[in-house]
Amino acid sequence: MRTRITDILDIRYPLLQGGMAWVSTASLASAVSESGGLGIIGAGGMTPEELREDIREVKALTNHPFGVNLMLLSPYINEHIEVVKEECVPVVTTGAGNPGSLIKEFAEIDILTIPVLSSVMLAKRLERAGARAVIAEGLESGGHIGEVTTMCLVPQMVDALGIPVIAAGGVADGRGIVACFALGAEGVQMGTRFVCSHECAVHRHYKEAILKATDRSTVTTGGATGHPVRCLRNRLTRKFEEMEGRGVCREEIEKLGAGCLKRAVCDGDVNEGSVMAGQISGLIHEIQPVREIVESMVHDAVQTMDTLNQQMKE
Ligand code: TUI
Repeated sequence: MRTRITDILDIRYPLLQGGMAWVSTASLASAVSESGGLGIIGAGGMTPEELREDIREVKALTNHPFGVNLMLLSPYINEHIEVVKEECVPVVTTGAGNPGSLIKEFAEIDILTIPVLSSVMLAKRLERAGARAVIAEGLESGGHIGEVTTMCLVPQMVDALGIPVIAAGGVADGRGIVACFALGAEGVQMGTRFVCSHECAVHRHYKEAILKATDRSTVTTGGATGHPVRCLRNRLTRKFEEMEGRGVCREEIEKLGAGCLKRAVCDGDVNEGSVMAGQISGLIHEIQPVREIVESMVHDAVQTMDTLNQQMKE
């Protein structure tokens, strides 16, 4: 499974764990890096001090490369950037915005920036700005999403760019990895699958809600604010839908959203909290140790490839 992504990132498998605000803390990120993928701390939701602590914890738990996801809309974004620089984090992924000049600033101190993007136009601009790889995130993903599916976004990014593309959104097993590779991706990022791991520190109600989900359990809310978010359908999403239906102003809708993710992740309130999760939730039936998730996915991907090869020959 060697690709330009395993070479650039110096990892065994081209598998990244999505940096999820409130969800991917040191225990999950270090477990993924120890298992041969790239574990990523989600800085969104953390204070600068908490981010520094988590980075130090990951460094203590693994010698393998790891990353930090900077949520560009975080009120602490400038402080987070300073922490990442001071701690010499090897890889930074960015979300919910345009990292622009950050790419050069980080490159000067050997920090690799990989933007998470949902449009080809911005990807081309960031390739020109020096990005070494991009993550193409389809609308199947959990959390803040764009408007194009993984199936359509990945090949269009691959054709438009010279740098390697990592696919994200709608992948949770070996078949999904092979599908993304068939589209030209050289790596895959997964979020929801890693939420259902022993090492992920979210409340057990959050994990159980994903295990119970089916193909149609997620909805997007907040479309009226210009920032649609995908999460599991519950009392909160119905409240959002009702408000949006009434044409309630953007500020009121944003007010309802404040603190909701933390309520689900930390307090386990999966009825009134925001259970961000991808459309692939319906495929996840088990909470497993990270190593088992990674090893079985890699094994299944290789087997799927063999089966496909065999079928093509016949
Ligand atoms: O960042 C995400 N997904 C997220 S961040 C997040 S944090 C949070 N959200 C709500 C409440 C509390 C916490 C949850 N989910 N995905 C990465 C991603 N970024 N996908 C698409 C984009 C993106 C969007 C706009 C990238 C660039 C962009 O640029 C706009 C521009 O300036 O052109």
